[in-house]
Amino acid sequence: MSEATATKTSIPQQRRLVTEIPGPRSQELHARRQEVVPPGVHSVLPVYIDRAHDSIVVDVDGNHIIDVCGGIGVMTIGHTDESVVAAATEQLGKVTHTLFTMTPYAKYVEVAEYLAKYASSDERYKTLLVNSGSEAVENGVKIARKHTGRPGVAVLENAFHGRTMLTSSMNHKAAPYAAGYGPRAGNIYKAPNSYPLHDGLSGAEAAARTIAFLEKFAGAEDLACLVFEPIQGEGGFIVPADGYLPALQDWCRANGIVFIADEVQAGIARSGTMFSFEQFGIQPDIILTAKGIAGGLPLAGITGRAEIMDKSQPGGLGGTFGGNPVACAAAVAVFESIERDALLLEAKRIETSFTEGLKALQAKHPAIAEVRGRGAMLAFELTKPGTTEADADLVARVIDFAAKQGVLLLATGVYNQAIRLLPSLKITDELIADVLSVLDEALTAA
Ligand code: PLZ
Repeated sequence: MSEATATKTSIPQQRRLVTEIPGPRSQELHARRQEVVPPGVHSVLPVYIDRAHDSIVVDVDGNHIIDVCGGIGVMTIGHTDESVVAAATEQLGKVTHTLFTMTPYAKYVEVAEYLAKYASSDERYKTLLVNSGSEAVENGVKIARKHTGRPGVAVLENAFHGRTMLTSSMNHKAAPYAAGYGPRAGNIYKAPNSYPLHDGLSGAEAAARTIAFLEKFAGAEDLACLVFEPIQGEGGFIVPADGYLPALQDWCRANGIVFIADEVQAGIARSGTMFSFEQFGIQPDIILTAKGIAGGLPLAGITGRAEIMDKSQPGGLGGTFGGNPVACAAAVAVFESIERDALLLEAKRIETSFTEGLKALQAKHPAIAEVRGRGAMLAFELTKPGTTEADADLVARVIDFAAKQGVLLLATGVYNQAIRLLPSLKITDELIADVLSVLDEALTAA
């Protein structure tokens, strides 16, 4: 048995606390960190992690914590998945860097082939690989501008697209992402979205509102692209009303606007289909991926229709580390695992168990206004009972209570109005039941 395997199989998939949370060793590390890491790099839960496997992270004090966050939707096939560790380890011993735009290698091509296969069965898509979701969004915009010769970028309310100078200007929230870091990028137009719980609009009505806003305020002929998350992630796991995205797609097509799906959080099997857009009857021109694509290694993709991607001149796209061989080897292992282990079905299993459990909690706790999401991307929104007013304090108290019990959760939404669940697609039914029982206790206590 290799050492890596020994470490992993020694982590049982069970919650077990041996100290308070955070424990003394975490507190000690946190004090050291504060001397050398600026507060702008905030940690939601200052519990320092030593090792992890599938859905359990073990902190430096020996606490076994259920990870229902996965580093914000990255550990889609679980922590230290054997096949990912093996593929990355093998690649580490072969070659770790050449720069694909200097001398290429096969794993990059293999990742692009997987993405092309999943993007469309009948149209040709090509892929550029980069390092992060933000970089994917940046390149998506760049490619759309090159293709159209237009400057404008349309985004939706509640969006999150990243932390670089361009992408932080595309987010809904000024603070903490853009405020004080200006000037912000220009030519970005934020339009109303579809948020069924709050706007009560049908998909057609919400789309008409989005389109009217963009036509008046941005001008369709000035828009290079519309960048949207099919299911909004940081914005609150908002699933748009039926027909909303198809209507936006029709409008984009009619006006020569590149339709760009940001699948950074919802993509790569998380929602129960390889890309979440598949569930809305649309076919984006460009698909952006990151997070779960390489099992925790930094990798992101811009996958677009060949005629759009081919517009850039040789040398126009790239970057030193984009499509690193180790990250690509890990990504190939992720795609193989999704297929071999039928993980799309697992996402459906998780959706069913968590949704049933959360709906039962909703019947008991009136603060739960809505349970929503797809696959292993689920959330429940907490409001002051009988109203649609966000209850961010309650959200914070529930998350804090759960953390102290060894369940790692995260808020979502522009007003931190919801709690999101981003479990591994391999999370066991026993752990799901345990998470639900802690949530029940947390809602009662809070
Ligand atoms: N697009 C839809 O969800 C990243 C943000 C974490 P990067 N979401 C998590 C944080 O606080 O910075 C995200 C996303 C969508 C783009 C991004 C950006 O991806 O890999 O973080 O750059």
